[in-house]
Amino acid sequence: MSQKAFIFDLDGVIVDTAKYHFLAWKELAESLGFDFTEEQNELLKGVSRVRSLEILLEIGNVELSQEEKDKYLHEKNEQYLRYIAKMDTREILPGIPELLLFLKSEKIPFALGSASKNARLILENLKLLDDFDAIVDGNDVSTAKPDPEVFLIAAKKLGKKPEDCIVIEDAAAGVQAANSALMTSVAIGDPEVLKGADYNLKSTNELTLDLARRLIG
Ligand code: B16
Ligand code: MG
Repeated sequence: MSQKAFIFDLDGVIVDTAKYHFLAWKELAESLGFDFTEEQNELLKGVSRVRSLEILLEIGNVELSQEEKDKYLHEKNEQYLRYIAKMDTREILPGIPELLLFLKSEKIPFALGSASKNARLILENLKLLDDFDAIVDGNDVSTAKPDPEVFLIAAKKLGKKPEDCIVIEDAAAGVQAANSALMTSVAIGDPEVLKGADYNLKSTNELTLDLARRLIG
């Protein structure tokens, strides 16, 4: 049996929640009097909620008290939760259901390694919560990506060595985290943004079973 295991990022890999994060941050930026573009949103991908607000405020050149920051973090999350409440299995990204089924049939364990504190709720909406052998999310870590902590905890929970783990990520911070953990990194998205990954794919459509077989070895 293969020694390998997979660790999936959530937002942008299992499901395109990145668009909902973007909409909620954009609404907040506009309420604070500045614009926020999709290009700038790349900086927020894979980054914790608190750090995301800091980056957003740097972009808008806005300074806030801690009390105001807490209020906006809460409001942003409430808005994001309204978006994801409407989400269902149709929003699982292409190629993912087939890949998860394949891994199950091959008895290759897989975990979630996400920065999101809403990860369990999202997996529940997608009816995927029980499929994962381990779930590590924003509630379980003390240091956010690009720190490798989230993936190292996932490997430990799966009982696998880091070098036997294959991480699927859509964010520069996540690819960096996987590389620092000495895992194999598979990046989904713009190769210019996701430099340094072991494999670069344009979309989850390219996560074929052929590729999975090659990664498992
Ligand atoms: P939440 P991932 C990350 O999830 C997102 O990419 C990032 O944009 C977001 O700020 C972060 O989760 C925190 O999410 O506000 O739901 O706790 O890509 O690591 O699955
Ligand atoms: Mg992501």
